[in-house]
Amino acid sequence: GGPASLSRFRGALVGAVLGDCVGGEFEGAEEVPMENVLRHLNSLDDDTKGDGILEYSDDTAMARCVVQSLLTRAGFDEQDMARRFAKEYSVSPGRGYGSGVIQVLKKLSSPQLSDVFQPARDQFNGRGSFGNGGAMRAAPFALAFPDLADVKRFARLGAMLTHSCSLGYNGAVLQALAVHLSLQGALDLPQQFISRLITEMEEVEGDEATRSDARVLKEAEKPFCDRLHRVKDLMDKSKVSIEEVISELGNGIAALHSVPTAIFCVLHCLQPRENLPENYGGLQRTMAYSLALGGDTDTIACMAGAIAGAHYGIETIPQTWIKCCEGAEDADANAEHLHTLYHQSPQGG
Ligand code: R7I
Ligand code: MG
Ligand code: MG
Repeated sequence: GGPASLSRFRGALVGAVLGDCVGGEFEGAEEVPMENVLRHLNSLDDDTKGDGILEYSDDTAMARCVVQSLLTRAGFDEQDMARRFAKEYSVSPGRGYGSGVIQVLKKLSSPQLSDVFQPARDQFNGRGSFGNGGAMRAAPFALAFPDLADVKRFARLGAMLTHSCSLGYNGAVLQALAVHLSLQGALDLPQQFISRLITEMEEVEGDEATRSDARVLKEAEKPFCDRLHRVKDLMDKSKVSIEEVISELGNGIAALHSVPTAIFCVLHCLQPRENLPENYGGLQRTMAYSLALGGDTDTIACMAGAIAGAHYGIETIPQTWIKCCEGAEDADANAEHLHTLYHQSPQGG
């Protein structure tokens, strides 16, 4: 489809759910042979499966809250979004939430709370979390706001409800930017896509909060820009091993060690690759490759799935996969509502 087509919206939201559901199988695994990944993915085509047997985790649970809040409020409302996160956690606490964020979600359910951003600020001795929990649920912001400045601003605020460290919320901004650009067809020119992300993040990471967090955590002055340059270097190499990707970019639970990785997965899988089945489309390749990295597989596949889905569109996602994943059909329906909201916005037409 063309820029911001319905097919791209559906691909993005469904791709994210699929990544979470199929990635759950390998979350935390240190080494995942491609053979095991392909066996897992092939099993989704088995007729006896289906009906959402692969459950979604916190990644999708929180993304659904973001979507419902943006749709109900026709924009960003921090009180409403915070309430939904807290409610969702109290109803289904067993979705695999990070061990720190649980404290925030419990505090957010208190009726006495006046500043919904305060519980997140209290995390980790007042520095806030740098986990990828803000980034894993950032894609819907790109589907609600056509204007780039809005995408950046609201993805950041939405993440800050649980992640107040710049290394946490800037990861959410980067993920939302990647989905935004992909939705516009920017992945047709991969070199320009990565350059554009670097340019945007130069500005995002140019503030004092980023400088001070980076100093304290002994990271590069602009941590995400530094990683995006590594992505660019890996893109330019003719052969890249899994070990190299993990050592350069990471596969962990920090936003810094997973958002650039997810972006690399999408870029690397734009073309057919040896070790990946020839009959696989681009989104399928991206899923398989993300899982083979091991580590935080549900979250990396979820983020890569959103970016890839926005590029390839819904038609490239196998129906059998959708049938196996809890929440995938809901995501498909919600994508249509977000598409309507996006095109209703002043700049959306
Ligand atoms: O970021 P968060 O919501 O976790 C998301 C991840 C995804 O992989 C999900 O699929 C799920 O499995 O969890 O949750 P947080 O608790 O905020 O952060 C995750 C973890 O990162 C924490 O439990 C810590 O281990 C680590 N972490 C930190 N450690 C030390 N200092 C995050 N921030 C810090 C920090 O500042
Ligand atoms: Mg999860
Ligand atoms: Mg995870």
